[in-house]
Amino acid sequence: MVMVEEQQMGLVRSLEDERIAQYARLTMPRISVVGLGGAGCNIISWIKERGMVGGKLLALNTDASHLNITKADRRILIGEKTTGGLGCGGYVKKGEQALQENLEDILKELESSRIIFLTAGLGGGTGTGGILRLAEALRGSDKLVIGVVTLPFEIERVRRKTAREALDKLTHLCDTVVAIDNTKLVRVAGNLPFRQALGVANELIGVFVKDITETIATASLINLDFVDLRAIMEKRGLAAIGVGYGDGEDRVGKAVKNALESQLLDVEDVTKAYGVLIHVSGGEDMTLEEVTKAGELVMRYLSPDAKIVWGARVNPELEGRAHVMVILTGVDSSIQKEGRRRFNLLRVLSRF
Ligand SMILES: Nc1nc2c(ncn2[C@@H]2O[C@H](COP(=O)(O)OP(=O)(O)OP(=O)(O)O)[C@@H](O)[C@H]2O)c(=O)[nH]1
Ligand SMILES: [Mg+2]
Repeated sequence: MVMVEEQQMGLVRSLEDERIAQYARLTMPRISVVGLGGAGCNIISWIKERGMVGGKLLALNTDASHLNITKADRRILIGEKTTGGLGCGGYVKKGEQALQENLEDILKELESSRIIFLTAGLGGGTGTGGILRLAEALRGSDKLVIGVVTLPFEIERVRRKTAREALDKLTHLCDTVVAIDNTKLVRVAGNLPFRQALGVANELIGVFVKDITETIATASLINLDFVDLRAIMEKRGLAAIGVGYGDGEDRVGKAVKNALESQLLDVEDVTKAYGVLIHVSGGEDMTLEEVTKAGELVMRYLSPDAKIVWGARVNPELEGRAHVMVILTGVDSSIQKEGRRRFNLLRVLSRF
């Protein structure tokens, strides 16, 4: 008699467990990462090679030979009619058209996603045109759309202008655009040759997207959820990111300091930031106390009203070290004024 009761109880419990698991699966925000153009696809390959739990990787390019060597969960050759598989040669309009050709298929692929990262190197044709058109098509949906883009080095003159104009539009189309100015990469990478510096940018974006996705999708030291992310990223315009490592004694303190000092976009006034996302990862020996300290340190730099959101993950590869990412949302940057300043100077000069 007792045995039957126990069996029944066991059955009820396992049914309940199954129901919880099912519910967790249903409410788990689906995450997609879309890479557009050469740089975007290189970032997707970087993530795919390392593996990412909890998100889908989609690579889009007009350049067939580059797409052929890209690693992703799904690859789509866009704009066959517009470019014949040969790339856009820096023409943004062509990039927009190319994306439009395959828009239906892409939107279908993203249908069930609640968080979408769009990543590209601004300044070329495919990535720039494509990200603008796709962000526009996703606008107004209930999805959280986060752009993660790089801005060309200052030596890439024309490309920088194209990129600046695109960034301006993109901040109105995405919820948040995390922008990384390649010119600032020397802060984290030192003086590297051009190609290698781009590789550093790929890694930086790759780590950012992978860490956020995995902290949301899997059990973590401090979980980050969709609601947290939305609270600081929904309709927030421009965001800056800083990353830092630390080791030895006070590794978290050192990593926070490095992250704050290596913001990869010129932010006009950090105390005006709307919100901050702090993500800490460290070896298995990392304690909650260290993580809390990271938050306190960051808050000292910001306005007391700034919204703060957390995430922390253990990464066995970081034994004895800590890695901190600080993302400031709702910021203004001097990059937005760069073009206007030049224009004003030209106007002044033309009077003489
Ligand atoms: N982070 C990163 N940036 C890159 C990489 N390659 C190029 N870039 C930057 O991204 C900008 C755009 O280059 P691509 O991504 O190659 O251009 P695209 O979008 O493929 O455009 P088209 O080739 O004109 O169709 C360049 O001006 C560089 O600043 C890369 O591998 N990683
Ligand atoms: Mg290309």
